[in-house]
Amino acid sequence: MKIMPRDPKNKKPSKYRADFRKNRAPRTRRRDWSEHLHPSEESADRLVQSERVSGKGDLTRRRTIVGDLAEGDGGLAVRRAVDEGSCLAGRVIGIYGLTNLVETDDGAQYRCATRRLLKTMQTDDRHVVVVGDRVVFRPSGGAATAEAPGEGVIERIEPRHGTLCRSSHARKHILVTNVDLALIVASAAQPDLKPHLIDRLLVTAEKDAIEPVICINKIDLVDPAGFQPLAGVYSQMGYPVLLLSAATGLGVERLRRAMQGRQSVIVGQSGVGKSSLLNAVDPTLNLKVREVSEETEKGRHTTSSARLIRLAGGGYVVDTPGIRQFELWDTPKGDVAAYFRDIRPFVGRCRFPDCTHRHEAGCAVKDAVADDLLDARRYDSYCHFWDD
Ligand SMILES: Nc1nc2c(ncn2[C@@H]2O[C@H](COP(=O)(O)OP(=O)(O)O)[C@@H](O)[C@H]2O)c(=O)[nH]1
Ligand SMILES: [Mg+2]
Ligand SMILES: [Zn+2]
Repeated sequence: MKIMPRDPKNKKPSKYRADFRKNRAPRTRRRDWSEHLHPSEESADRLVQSERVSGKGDLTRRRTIVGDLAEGDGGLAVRRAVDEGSCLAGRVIGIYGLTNLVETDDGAQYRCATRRLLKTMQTDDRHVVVVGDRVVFRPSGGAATAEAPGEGVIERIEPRHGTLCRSSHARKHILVTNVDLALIVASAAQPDLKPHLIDRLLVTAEKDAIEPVICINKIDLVDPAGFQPLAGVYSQMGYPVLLLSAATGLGVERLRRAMQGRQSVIVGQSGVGKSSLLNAVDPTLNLKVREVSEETEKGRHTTSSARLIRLAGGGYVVDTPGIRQFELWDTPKGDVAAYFRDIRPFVGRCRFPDCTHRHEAGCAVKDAVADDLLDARRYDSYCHFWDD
């Protein structure tokens, strides 16, 4: 959708012109809209519906949307004005066919349809609403009870941040959005800690602008002092490191606090104790520990969609099998150095602007390793990205 503010100098413009796909006959659409219409919104909708055929003929139509501009992952977007008095705010915790399960902050659930106007505003109709979306919806019918969810219609989708995608068949598939925190879990032993894997996961988190927390679990199996140097390297870059034991409860309270009020994903190799840690954070979750081989589940990954699980202590954790492929999502190799927080400051100082920092002369990154300004193991991790 192309957005053109009417008056760019006006700091608080309220009306925007937007190009829409023409995807159905106007008369049909008008009838569809009125089905979901609330009487108090009729005037606003008349504005929205004022449309005309543009110079491109039938392909494009212009409508005026009343709203403000808000910044999200995809840049500026129109945040449609809705009558907030008759609406509620919530987040999409699951999508089942055409129904979005929306939960308010106090835990009430509503089965919501998506307003057709929102589908028209979107350029790719596969992702009108995605799991994790913050939405404003209009409840219809009775209120939600503990036994039965209420019903409603989603009126607005808030701008997104922290969106995890997976490309399949050259199309971007959004797994989940509005992820605040990536819990990168490794185990101190059984299986042994793999710093390269932590570095890969950090690159993905940096790329998606999601705050990472490094969680080293099973610390009960080792002498914690042995992990201080590694923890120090990450802390110095500004990454929080938690030494944890799901078995003894060590550090679990700190993890619980880090997750409070956030939407988290938990990633890491199979068997490091991700499910065990979540169970320790919220014992009511009752997640299966030592799951059957995740390899055999791979076939199902493509069909199951994400879900948000509410934590008793506050916050949500994303449950999606696809999230295990977090580390495999492609990043152009030339971009990788910029996602290494410790390497990034040096890259601009190399002799060649397209330096890959591996074998080039006059490479500031290699010099930094030689001068002990950069951790040699981290540099090694960086070079690994070029091998596969
Ligand atoms: N010693 C010890 N074992 C743990 C700890 N956390 C998990 N485990 C064990 O590690 C195995 C894998 O745990 P699980 O939570 O299923 O790992 P996941 O595959 O990452 O979800 C299980 O046998 C757990 O009992 C821990 O803190 N200490
Ligand atoms: Mg598990
Ligand atoms: Zn270089």
